[in-house]
Amino acid sequence: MLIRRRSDIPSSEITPESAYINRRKFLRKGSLALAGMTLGSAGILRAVMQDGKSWKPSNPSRYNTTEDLTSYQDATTYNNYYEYGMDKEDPEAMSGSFKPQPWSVAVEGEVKKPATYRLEDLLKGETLEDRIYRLRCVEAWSMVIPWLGFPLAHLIKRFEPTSKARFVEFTTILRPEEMPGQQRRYLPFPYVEGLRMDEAMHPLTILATGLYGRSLPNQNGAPLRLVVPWKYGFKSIKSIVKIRFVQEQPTSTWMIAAPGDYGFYSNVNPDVSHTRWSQAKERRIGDFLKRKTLPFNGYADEVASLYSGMDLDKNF
Ligand SMILES: Nc1nc2c(c(=O)[nH]1)N[C@H]1C(S)=C(S)[C@@H](COP(=O)(O)O)O[C@H]1N2
Ligand SMILES: [Mo]
Repeated sequence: MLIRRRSDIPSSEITPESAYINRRKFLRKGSLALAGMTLGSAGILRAVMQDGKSWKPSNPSRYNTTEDLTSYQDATTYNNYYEYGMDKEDPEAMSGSFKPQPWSVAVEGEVKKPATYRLEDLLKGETLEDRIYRLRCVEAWSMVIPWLGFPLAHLIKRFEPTSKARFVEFTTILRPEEMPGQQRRYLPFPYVEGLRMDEAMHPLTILATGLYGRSLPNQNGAPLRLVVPWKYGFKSIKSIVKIRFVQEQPTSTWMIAAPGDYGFYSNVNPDVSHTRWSQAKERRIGDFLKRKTLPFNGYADEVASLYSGMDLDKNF
């Protein structure tokens, strides 16, 4: 079944997504200077932060895993956010001048209540009590993060999509003055992602506004990002400014950047290899040995039925 996609090359810990792009060590000095500037506030924040391993939910949702949490430190310093750069430490180092407030989200397309909504209004009535504890990324690593968030379905119901709405498209903010990675064309920005309507309505699809009981740090997608735990990490788009309801399947940024590797669905699937490495195993941050990756990242009981009858090798 894997004729087109080779699995003979071992997975690696390098930044595979960036291998597609003519990689330059950019702004090395500038990035260090900026890191120095922001270290003060980040350090203070970290000092008051509860230890990730001991953080406990006050109101657990049925999706919570009992697995050990990734430390707050790791979850907020080992990130992917190309708007700030391509290295894992760039998002924390380079996002200090980003202003996540005030914030509004434009709702467009096949919907009865299109408008530009202020973030405060979108959050009204949300108790931020649904916490989902697992996020997995495509780059051979995984984390377990206690998100603060709520089901995207809550908002979709309020917006009242028309019967023509079959997909939802999300767009990240374009603000090159505050996002140094956008000044370099690492990806065709703004970053775009999409979900089929039934995926978007699933209770495991959440909009996150925080982690570990705190507001989202800029590097994790402040002030509002998607978390779709049964899909590879890149589907979980950060710093969302637009939600558009459409009839046709949206084209996501990674489908443009590397169409052979990053499909629209991107469900976690240990049997489907990336063109250059296997996706059968992952390293949980903090662990030494790798573990087997589970179909749908362990959420098959919840979501596999969304794809019954679909060839998931073709629809990767
Ligand atoms: N706008 C935007 N969203 C993004 C990305 C990005 O580069 N830009 N990277 C994605 C990828 S590849 C991953 S693995 C996750 C990482 O989320 P985390 O840094 O909070 O763990 O964010 C996703 N969302
Ligand atoms: Mo990723």
